[in-house]
Amino acid sequence: MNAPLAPQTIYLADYQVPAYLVKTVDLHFDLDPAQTLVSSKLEMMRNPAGQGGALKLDGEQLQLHSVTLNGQRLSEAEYDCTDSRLVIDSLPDEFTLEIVTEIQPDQNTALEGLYHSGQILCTQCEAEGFRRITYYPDRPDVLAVFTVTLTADKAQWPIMLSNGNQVASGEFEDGRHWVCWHDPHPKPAYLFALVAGDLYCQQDSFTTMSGRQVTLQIFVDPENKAKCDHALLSLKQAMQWDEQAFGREYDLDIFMIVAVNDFNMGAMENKGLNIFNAACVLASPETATDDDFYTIQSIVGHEYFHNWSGNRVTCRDWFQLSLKEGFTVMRDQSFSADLNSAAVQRIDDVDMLRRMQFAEDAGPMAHPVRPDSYMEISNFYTVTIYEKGAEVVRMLKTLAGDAGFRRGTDLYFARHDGQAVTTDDFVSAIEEANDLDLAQFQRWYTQAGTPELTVECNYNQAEKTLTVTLQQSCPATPGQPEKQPFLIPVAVGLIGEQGQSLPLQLTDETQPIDGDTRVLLLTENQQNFTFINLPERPKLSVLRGFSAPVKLTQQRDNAELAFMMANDSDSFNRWDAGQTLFINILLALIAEYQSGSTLVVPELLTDQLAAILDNASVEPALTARMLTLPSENYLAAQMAVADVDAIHAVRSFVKRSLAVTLKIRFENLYQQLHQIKPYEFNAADLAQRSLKNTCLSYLMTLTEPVQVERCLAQMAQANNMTDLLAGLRLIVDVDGPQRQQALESFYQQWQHDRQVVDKWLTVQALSTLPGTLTNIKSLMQHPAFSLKNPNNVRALIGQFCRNNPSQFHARDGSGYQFLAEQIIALDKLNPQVAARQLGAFNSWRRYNADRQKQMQAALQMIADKSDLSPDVYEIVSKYLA
Ligand code: 0A1
Ligand code: ZN
Repeated sequence: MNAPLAPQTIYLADYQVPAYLVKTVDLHFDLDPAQTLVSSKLEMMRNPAGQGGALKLDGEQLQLHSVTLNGQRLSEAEYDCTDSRLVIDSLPDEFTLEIVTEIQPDQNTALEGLYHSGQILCTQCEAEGFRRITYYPDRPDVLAVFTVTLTADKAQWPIMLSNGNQVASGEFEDGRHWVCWHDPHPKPAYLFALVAGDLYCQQDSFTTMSGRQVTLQIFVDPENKAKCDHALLSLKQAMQWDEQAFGREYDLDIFMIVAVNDFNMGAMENKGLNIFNAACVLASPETATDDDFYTIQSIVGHEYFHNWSGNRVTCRDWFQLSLKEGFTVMRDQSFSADLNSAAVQRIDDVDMLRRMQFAEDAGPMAHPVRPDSYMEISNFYTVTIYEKGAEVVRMLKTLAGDAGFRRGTDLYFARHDGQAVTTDDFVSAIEEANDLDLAQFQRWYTQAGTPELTVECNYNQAEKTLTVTLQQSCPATPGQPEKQPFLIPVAVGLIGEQGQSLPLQLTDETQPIDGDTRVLLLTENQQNFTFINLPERPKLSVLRGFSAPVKLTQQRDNAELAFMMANDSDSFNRWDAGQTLFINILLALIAEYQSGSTLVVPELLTDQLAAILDNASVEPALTARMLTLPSENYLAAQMAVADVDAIHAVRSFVKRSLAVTLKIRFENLYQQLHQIKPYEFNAADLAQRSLKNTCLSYLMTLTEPVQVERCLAQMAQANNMTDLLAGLRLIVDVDGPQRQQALESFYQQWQHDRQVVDKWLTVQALSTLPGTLTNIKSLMQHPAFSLKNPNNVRALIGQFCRNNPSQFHARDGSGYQFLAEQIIALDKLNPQVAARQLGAFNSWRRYNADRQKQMQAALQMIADKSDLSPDVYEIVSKYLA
């Protein structure tokens, strides 16, 4: 690694208020993909609260044409312009600064700042992209009122959009036209956006709670005009939900969404003009799966909710990123829970947190929800900031209660509207609105690592008491060897021998509390809680609803787990008991496999699954989750040394054995659920398809021709992408002529549709048949693939490296070598996407010595490149440290 080029580390402790403030920005864009001229007029003032000094404006990859101060053009001697800054000294307290720069959108493959995607010109400014458009104090605590004038050739760029309301427009004689947009809400530069293109617009409207009419518009490439309905409906649902759940009303006359094909992330909450990755907004039953529909609803909600949690109240600095992201994820999760199944939503959220965030928290990039330092902020759009951040806000809600939490968020929005604030400000608002002391709770923001919670129960028959001992600890993480105890809300319930809920009365209480669940507050390393008046020995249901993001250790044998799986009144814990049972059995079989013993699936597991299948109709969506085995990656994370091959072999063996024994039940249930009817996105139909396709996935492990026929028939009859893709995924894992045929006909049918082609790439990336990597390499030469398109990269390379462990971790190290080569190539084009792909190496120290050596060599190969981006440099150096 080339040490002198190491990017600087930025520390929270060094935060200083801005020296200058921007009152208004007047931007003029003369749009052209090859060279766009940007004129910026800033009304600025010295910050009375600042420390004085020179004006330092951020700027990257800009060609500076001129700088004019109060109408006087400055000579080059009067400012200092470097690769990343424009510095001007000796300024008056108030002044007008005009800057003209030139940029080249079509050379921009990093997709930060202004870039060209297909036939669209668009921007991405979070976190630090605005500095690639013009020189500016590009930091979230500088809020200004923006007026934006866009000029371009009218035939090529008939639609030109920016934030706020359109206030004027006109045409020139040479075929060019102009449009002026004004956003009355002061905002940081990261929320700036512009879009230009020849776009189809689908329009609707929403009447807010105070009776204002808001125009809603979705802009897409004309070929996608049939794919807007779901996003538009989701937007209206989100607007209404935010009024009801948080009292938040929309604040402009228009809300626009634009879909683009090239986008580094999912979507972006620019004020009044959200820009979306096309994959996260476009849907039709024929081209999008149930999961896509579901995700789109939640992302449309997420971006909309940012209008208050992020835009009206924004972040003081990027260390506070979770202020807006953790809170907004918590809001989008609640939205999805309210609109769909709350139980399934919780299971899916926790499942993802455990698979992804626990791994991050246990690895070399572990960082607190509010980090203390970073090299490249783009690397901190992580599952810790987003998903763990959401869990932290959820715990605040548990501590304050539903009504108290709402009081707290009302106070937060009222107090900080129009400000750039910190996570401390958020916690203070919840604290003050509820008279709580959350000083210890703050450790959730400052300490990294997943706390470990151990539970022990002692029942005293004579006294009729149950003493619950809770213990916590937290492993060391990089830079944090010692941890202080957290305040952990532990939701518990007690269950009697007949499966009934038992009263919850602690020592010194005169009567049990109402309800079957109560929250214990663990604040020390170890605490006892004694429940009284328990004539029979209860079973403890602990961490109900996953009340805190911790790893739970509880000694429970398989019989107890089976009992809880059947009887716990908390649906999350029913599912979780089932997952623990699966894990216990799988890990035991893996040990047997490693020692060469014959494998036998315990009858208890088969009986449990039989019972679940017999009761499938009660809650079909939950049943599908209960039947799903933990992923290979998650199993790997439960082992001291992850044994990829044993995990793959044993997991496949268990699934197949269950399918053999329960074949009749799976077949009957499949037949019962397999109905051809028009596609609808509703909870009942979603559940039905999900359970049906789970049954099919078991049946397909039998490798019987009749099952292959069933799968092919489902594909042939499918009137929706959910059923078609479920079939294709399964067929692609069965060697035979039908495999290639299915892939070819799928491509023939859908080659014109980018979202579907990405699915076609993914099913091939996830195939566990030998030869997958070779096929991936040839797909990279296919016209359907471009390394410049992040969705293609994620669909093919990302899916292979992250979700196909048995192939990625091939013994010869070919998967690692492949990934290293791709990261090196990608880093030249798009550092953010390159850095994200490194995540596949996150847990490299948890594999056996051979694989560690190979992964280390692959990482070293990347590190040895002398011209790495700060993005890749930061992660690769932290992985190797
Ligand atoms: N704020 C967006 C996520 C986002 C972050 C960075 C981006 O570019 C580097 C783009 C989008 C969200 O939470 O949805
Ligand atoms: Zn967000």
